[in-house]
Amino acid sequence: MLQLLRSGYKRMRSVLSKIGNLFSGPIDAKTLETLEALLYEADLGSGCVHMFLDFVRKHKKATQAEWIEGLQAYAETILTKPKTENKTNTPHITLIVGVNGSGKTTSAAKLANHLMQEGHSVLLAAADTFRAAAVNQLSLWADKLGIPCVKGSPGGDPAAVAFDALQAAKARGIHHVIIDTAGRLHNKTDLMHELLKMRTVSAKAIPGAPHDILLVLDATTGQNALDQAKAFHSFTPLTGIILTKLDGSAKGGIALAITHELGVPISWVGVGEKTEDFLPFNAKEYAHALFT
Ligand SMILES: Nc1nc2c(ncn2[C@@H]2O[C@H](COP(=O)(O)OP(=O)(O)OP(=O)(O)O)[C@@H](O)[C@H]2O)c(=O)[nH]1
Ligand SMILES: [Mg+2]
Repeated sequence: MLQLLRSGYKRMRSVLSKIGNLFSGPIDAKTLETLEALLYEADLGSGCVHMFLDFVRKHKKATQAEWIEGLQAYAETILTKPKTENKTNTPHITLIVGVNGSGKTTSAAKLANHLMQEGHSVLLAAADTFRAAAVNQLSLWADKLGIPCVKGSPGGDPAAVAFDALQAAKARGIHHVIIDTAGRLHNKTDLMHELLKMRTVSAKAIPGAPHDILLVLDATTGQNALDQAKAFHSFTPLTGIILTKLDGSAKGGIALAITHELGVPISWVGVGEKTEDFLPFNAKEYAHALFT
């Protein structure tokens, strides 16, 4: 995984590799200033940047290598959040939410693929009824993976699609249902209410559903991703985050900002467009990739 992550972190590494050099000499005000700028540049956000600066001020490590190790360990503790995902229900229902273009549909397919590799049966639900193309996109993924896809008619009620998908999964004894939804801006209240309806209707089909609500965030959008996470989480509590496009120009520090500010765990990371470019989040490996 580390290799895959590292290959996806080219830009991020170039930002944070400069941090190592900072600790080759004494840590003075100038060093702290440069460190602060680099941490901001890496998308850590003000809360986390200040924590890291305090950490550096408080610790007097001897060597450069010890500093790097210390920062990696510190990042790991921030990134380690108890998993709220609950995998014991059958069928297990996962609702995929997020703003437009963040990578929801691709991530739904990647997650389906991952679960299939683990030996589970999976059904996809195309609850993005805004565009016919969106239904086709998910349906193509389902064909490629050889799994069923429950579709609604374009313009139809996404909650009805979710309901049908859950009934189908129950009837067919399928382990996992992944519901792909339309992109919605976090500040558009009516669209956010539509999510609540999907939740309520799902619970009517299967008590306790959806068991997971995963927010898909494009890591290249930096601090805006944090605002999205806050808004979605306040509307409907999230069980996890899928952080996508870490293979692009993302600098990765946004994962620290999100886990620190919201306490919601990062569950998965997307590092490319193919189904296998999807990894379970590992705090230790991520922290190492960040500060290498
Ligand atoms: N490089 C890279 N591209 C990704 C990743 N995840 C998704 N993409 C690409 O991002 C684009 C948008 O992905 P979609 O899955 O269609 O995004 P979406 O959130 O479903 O979009 P809407 O349904 O329009 O809101 C596609 O070109 C994907 O291939 C990733 O981890 N890395
Ligand atoms: Mg989509």
